[in-house]
Amino acid sequence: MTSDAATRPTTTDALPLRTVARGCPLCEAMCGLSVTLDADDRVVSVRGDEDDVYSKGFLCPKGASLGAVDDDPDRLTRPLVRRDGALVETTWDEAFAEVERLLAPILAEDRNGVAAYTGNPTGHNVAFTLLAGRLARSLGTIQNYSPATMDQLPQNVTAALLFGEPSSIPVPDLDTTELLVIVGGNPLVSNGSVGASPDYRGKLKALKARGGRLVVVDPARTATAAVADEHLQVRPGTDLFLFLGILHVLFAEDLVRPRAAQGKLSGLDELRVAVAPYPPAVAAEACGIEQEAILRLARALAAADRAAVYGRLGTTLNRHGTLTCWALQAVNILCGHLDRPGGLLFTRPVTGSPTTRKATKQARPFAVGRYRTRVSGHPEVIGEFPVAALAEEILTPGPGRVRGLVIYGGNLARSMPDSARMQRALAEVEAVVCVDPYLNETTRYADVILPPPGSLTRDHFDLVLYQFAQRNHARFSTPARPVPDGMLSEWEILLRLIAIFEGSRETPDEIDDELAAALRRSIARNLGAEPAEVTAGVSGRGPRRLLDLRIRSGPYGDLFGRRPGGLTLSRLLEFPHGIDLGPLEPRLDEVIRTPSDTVELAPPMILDALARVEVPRSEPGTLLLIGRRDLRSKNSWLHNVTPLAKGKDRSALHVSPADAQTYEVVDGDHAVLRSATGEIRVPVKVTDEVAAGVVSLGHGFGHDDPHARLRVAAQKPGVNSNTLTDGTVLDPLSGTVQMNAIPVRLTPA
Ligand SMILES: Nc1nc2c(c(=O)[nH]1)N[C@H]1C(S)=C(S)[C@@H](COP(=O)(O)OP(=O)(O)OC[C@H]3O[C@@H](n4cnc5c(=O)[nH]c(N)nc54)[C@H](O)[C@@H]3O)O[C@H]1N2
Ligand SMILES: Nc1nc2c(c(=O)[nH]1)N[C@H]1C(S)=C(S)[C@@H](COP(=O)(O)OP(=O)(O)OC[C@H]3O[C@@H](n4cnc5c(=O)[nH]c(N)nc54)[C@H](O)[C@@H]3O)O[C@H]1N2
Ligand code: SF4
Ligand SMILES: [Mo]
Repeated sequence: MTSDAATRPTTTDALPLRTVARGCPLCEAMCGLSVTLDADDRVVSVRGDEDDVYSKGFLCPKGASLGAVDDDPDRLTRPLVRRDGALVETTWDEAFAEVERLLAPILAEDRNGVAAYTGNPTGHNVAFTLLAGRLARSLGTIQNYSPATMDQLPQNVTAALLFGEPSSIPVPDLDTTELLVIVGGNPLVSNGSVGASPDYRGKLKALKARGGRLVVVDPARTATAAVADEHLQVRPGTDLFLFLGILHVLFAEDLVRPRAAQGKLSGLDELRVAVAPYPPAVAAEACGIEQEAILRLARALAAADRAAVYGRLGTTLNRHGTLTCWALQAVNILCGHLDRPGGLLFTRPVTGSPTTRKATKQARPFAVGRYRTRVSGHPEVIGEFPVAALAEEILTPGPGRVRGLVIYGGNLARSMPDSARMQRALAEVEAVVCVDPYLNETTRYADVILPPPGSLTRDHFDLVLYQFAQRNHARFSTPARPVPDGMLSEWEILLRLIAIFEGSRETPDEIDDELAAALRRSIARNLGAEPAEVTAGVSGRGPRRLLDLRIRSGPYGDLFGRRPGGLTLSRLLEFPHGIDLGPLEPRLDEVIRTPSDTVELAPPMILDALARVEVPRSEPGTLLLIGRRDLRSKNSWLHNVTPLAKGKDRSALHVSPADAQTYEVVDGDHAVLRSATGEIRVPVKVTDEVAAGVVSLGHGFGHDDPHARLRVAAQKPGVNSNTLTDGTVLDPLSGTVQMNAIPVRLTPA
């Protein structure tokens, strides 16, 4: 096969068509797509790529609409700058000159005067994932924000504490497990996350077909819960107590059998003492799941040969996020499901990870708070401040105030907690620079918008997401069509920003060369080679050169000739449908990077926090608000893409029949929902999908800003649930914001 095999010419009577293989950039499932284009580079169809080694033909409605996503007529094709209050089109040179004019003076005075927010789509973008480190260094600010603190940071902190590296999050082995416990995740809608998979539904069917069981712990009867053998309707925000109860049972009934982790654990005795106050009766009272169910689950997990407990947003977005993720993982470890096929396994990604490389320094205990936020003193956690702190860092006057903001692909005005306050901050901050294809609720506050072209114009490689794949594999996709005239690739936009932040006159090519040289030096150090030995030899420049260096020095790489037959980028290019590198395999010994060289089950940070835990109490007359995702959506975007915008209002409030009666609200009518932070008028859907006492709303909607240009989304704006999330309740160990279990009051409109 040659690289041209990616392009299969097909002809119809009318027009010559060509079909190319592409990785889908829209979610973590990383499906391979088959995109057919006509002679004018218009997308004719998108199908699942039957030949793809990983997804084998699967795709979802989002992937099928990738052409419409890229060709949305509301996408910006030229940069915009603010002139006399209005955003107007300009040239790229003028746009970059404006960025410099606005940010350089602030940076000259105080590097921390400019904050950066790196949004969700950047994680699916190879330009960004390769440049993130240099971008951050070039800005040189401590004011770094990302969705991590409204997403998975508690899982990273847990991984750092238990195993010594924040990225060491094991994934459930869906293909061979026999008991899968999904806690606070809805993969039939989300396609999974940090353990995603194409065709999750097919995986669950196969689980059942081999006699396996699915247990779902979720306050809502989600699509995933609906296919479960057992659905445990936990009270929102209290999963910690479920896991503490299970741990208690494991100790009390002598069921602790760590198997692969045996002899590699420390802190077992401290853990036993720490969970002693939580016998199942106490746990049941705290989490709303019956004692018998807790006992049954604990015993089933202990007895199962192949089982995995997998948790996602329902476990992280609450005031005990890190404790919950830690207790969940402790259950997996004590039951012997860590590092075993059918349990949870660590990947071996093609470009390597911190734990595929040999350790170069003595491990130090994981610590947070190397620096703190100016206003509330929130500690830095893995280089980030809580997103919930950004608005106050802008709005609070005084030395060190954030005066400039760079946003790479993020919609702060809809995704952030307390979005009304975030919008006030966006309006007030002196300079906002956005790299974003849309004029939306956030970028409408920008002084400069730098729009990248659609994903089909770029190289695609899931540098970050291969770390959490179901199988070790790799696929490199070359652009399906060229960058349109008058636009710049995201790679070039970012290199030009780096030059501005650094105050240098370097050209993008010069920065590119420096990046490659720096990467070569670090690889040479790690391999104990001479830098001259570490030559790419293949692809010239840009993302491909950096990726080639990483692949060749990675666990399957040719090590620059030292491992003949090993992988290189040019070899990978011969396989547009991907290369399968095998199932995930046990590798705990390699993964453990803690100072004690053990899995540290009872770190002081955890024990201290656990000693201070209180069972959340709810006030009479309040309901608990949780979030909900939609299959045709991706957080706050894709709502402007016609084929994905079909159907009813997806942001409606789900209310249980019992609560509808108590609070006198009617299906199809509107109601008013109030939290300590805000109030919104919402359409009501009465459904037994939520438990009594719980209501749910989709997030990312509320496309009602007249200054945005989202003509399709504006027709069905939906409501903005983050008007209600508060941003003052954080998981103290990670700074992650409570976005579920928000106390709200419901009244008829
Ligand atoms: N209430 C509530 N709020 C939540 C959540 C929740 O569950 N409940 N979930 C949270 C989670 S998990 C996340 S990850 C965040 C996500 O929040 P954000 O990181 O803000 O991401 P999005 O809302 O998806 O906004 C993505 C932005 O990127 C732009 N974009 C799209 N493609 C590209 C591209 O190729 N390049 C660039 N530069 N930009 C692009 C879009 O136009 C849009 O402006 O939301 C969080 N907010
Ligand atoms: N279609 C689609 N797919 C997506 C996204 C999208 O917006 N749309 N977003 C992507 C992103 S950025 C992410 S991070 C992932 C997230 O992936 P998931 O975590 O699978 O996504 P959610 O659907 O938010 O699932 C969270 C579940 O937690 C439940 N829950 C809420 N509170 C609690 C609680 O206290 N305890 C428990 N046990 N459960 C609770 C909710 O009812 C919900 O079912 O999805 C990704 N995939
Ligand atoms: S499941 Fe995810 S990766 Fe697959 S087609 Fe849908 S959006 Fe794309
Ligand atoms: Mo996310």
